[in-house]
Amino acid sequence: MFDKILIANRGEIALRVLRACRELGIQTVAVHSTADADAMHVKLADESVCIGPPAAKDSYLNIASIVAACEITGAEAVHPGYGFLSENAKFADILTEHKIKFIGPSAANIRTMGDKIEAKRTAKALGIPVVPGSEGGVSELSEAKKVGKSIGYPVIIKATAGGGGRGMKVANNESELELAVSTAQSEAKAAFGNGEVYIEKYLQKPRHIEVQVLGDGQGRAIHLGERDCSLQRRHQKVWEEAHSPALNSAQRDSIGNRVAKAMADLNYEGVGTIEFLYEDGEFYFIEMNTRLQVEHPVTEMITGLDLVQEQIRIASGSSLQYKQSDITFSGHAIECRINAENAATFTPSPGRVDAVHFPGGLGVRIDSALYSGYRIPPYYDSLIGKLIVFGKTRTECMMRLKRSLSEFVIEGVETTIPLFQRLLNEPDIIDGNYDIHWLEKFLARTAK
Ligand code: MV4
Repeated sequence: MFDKILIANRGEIALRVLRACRELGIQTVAVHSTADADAMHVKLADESVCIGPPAAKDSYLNIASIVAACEITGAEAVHPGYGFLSENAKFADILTEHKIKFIGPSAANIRTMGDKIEAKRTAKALGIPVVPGSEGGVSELSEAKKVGKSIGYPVIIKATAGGGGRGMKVANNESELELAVSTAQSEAKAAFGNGEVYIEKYLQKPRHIEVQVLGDGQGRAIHLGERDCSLQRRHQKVWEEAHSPALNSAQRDSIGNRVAKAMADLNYEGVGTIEFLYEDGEFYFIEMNTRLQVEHPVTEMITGLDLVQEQIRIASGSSLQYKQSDITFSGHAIECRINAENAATFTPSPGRVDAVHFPGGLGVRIDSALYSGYRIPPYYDSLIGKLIVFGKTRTECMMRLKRSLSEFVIEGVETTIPLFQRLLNEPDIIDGNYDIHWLEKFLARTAK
């Protein structure tokens, strides 16, 4: 096992990793920008190193500074958290060159999944169902028309280098294709420096369901069930739950086992998430995330596993300590992402947190780096906490969520807590009856 790990992140996820390290008896090194000198992750770590000015590109994304911080402190491994350098294959390569362990999959696996066409080709070859579409990149309109004829309209044009919804265009018929393809190409070129696009059948009312996997890089892999992340606004998840209200256990086992087998065949190391669109009883692979995800706690709540500790054990060379049959699911968990934003306009609300009171009690977990008197800097993501609630049933979970939200106090900044209170009164939410467009439609319908 490692003696010392450097945590290349900030906020609640830096605390999450720190807690896992401490329980494993591993020393921690925090890194921080000058804007984060007073941040909670710095206070809680055994050591800390300032790695640069506020802008993330000069600090949390500064590979040279982070490698130097490892060398200075003698950290043997780096946990990247999510975001920042967590899916940067070059960072993984550079750490390897410096004999520092990147806690995550191989640089090769990160690269494959970062290229959306390669990812889809790999998934398909491994027996994972994918969305019908072009075989690879499409550069000519004539080619796009052929694909459109064969799969039927509507189609969606996506950037090969994209992900997270940027640079996507829908064409409802052949006459809309030319503009959709050329706009997608130029937006992709501008955003990613790579104008390549591909085409898929556009699914009109799917759910976003993702499968959590854990592999040991030695040919063993298991799945930890699915999360339903359909409630999103502008491609930002707002509410996630495990299990999905839409699946039964036979469907879960079927897709989970297929994915686990594929990850074993890939020799996948660490945690990963396979994202699907789910419509009319069918799963369609869209992307794979090769990192720990924000919403991993809902999976932890229903499996009892500590996913970060599993990441660390596997990175240190241990083989998987569970067979699929050791994994049992119990109850239901929901996560609400609490952002420092106005709950109606989503305008960021950085500033001083005058007072904090977190809910507690049975089945309530808060992952947050807030404290009273803390100044939320304006430079980073607005996520300031996650409320994760467990119940024996989805109904119990929802009641507990409502109770927890009623106790929650954050003074001095605006938060998205009122949005969740509104959602809990909606029949569709109570019934688990929502798709990827539900939240945007709700916000439009209820806007003043
Ligand atoms: C799609 C789709 C419909 N059909 N692909 C958006 C983000 C990226 N991860 C994939 N996305 C979508 N891909 C096909 N073939 C609809 C979306 C999509 C979406 C997906 C998940 C969650 C929220 C979404 C909101 C709008 C569009």
